[in-house]
Amino acid sequence: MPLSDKILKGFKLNWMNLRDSDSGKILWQENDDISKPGVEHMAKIPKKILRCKAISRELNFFSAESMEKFRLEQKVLFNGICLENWYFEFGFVIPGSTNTWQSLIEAAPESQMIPANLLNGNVVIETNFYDGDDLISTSKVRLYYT
Ligand code: 17X
Repeated sequence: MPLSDKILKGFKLNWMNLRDSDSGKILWQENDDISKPGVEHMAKIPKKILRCKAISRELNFFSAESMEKFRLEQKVLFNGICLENWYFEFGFVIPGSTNTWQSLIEAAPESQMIPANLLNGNVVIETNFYDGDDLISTSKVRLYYT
């Protein structure tokens, strides 16, 4: 079995939350593993999240296998058009460890936000999980802004 399949087999996203980083208020949280590949997940998000200057994400994950350079590449796809790219690096993962990874997602200063009613149901966040240059898994989440 290729190593990337072994890493995917031993990887579990336990929970994740998204907070408005100014207020610290949780805007979204989920225990369901939305990193699972092969299915399109869906998430209902309060539309006010689009006005947040910065969002703080906590991602709690288990990995049976070690990883040298665990990282995420994320695309915001609006009707298939990539509006934004996000890169996050965790680094070395201890085999058999459970980790909580906090990241800050800051709005691009010049970004004009498309209104929530246009975005609603038309945005997919594509997350590519990598160890270094090895793609481990790709997950897709379709967003509904409530
Ligand atoms: C999607 C919904 C709920 C939870 C997670 C996700 C996708 N996702 C992950 C899935 C698995 C593992 C890690 C994950 N991290 C994420 N995200 C959430 C979206 C991290 C990247 C986030 C992002 O791309 O934000 C861009 C943008 C922000 C708006 C406010 N200003 C800063 C940028 N954004 C959202 C952020 C959170 C929820 C919905 C968002 N919609 C947008 C957006 C949509 C269209 C155009 C531009 C921005």
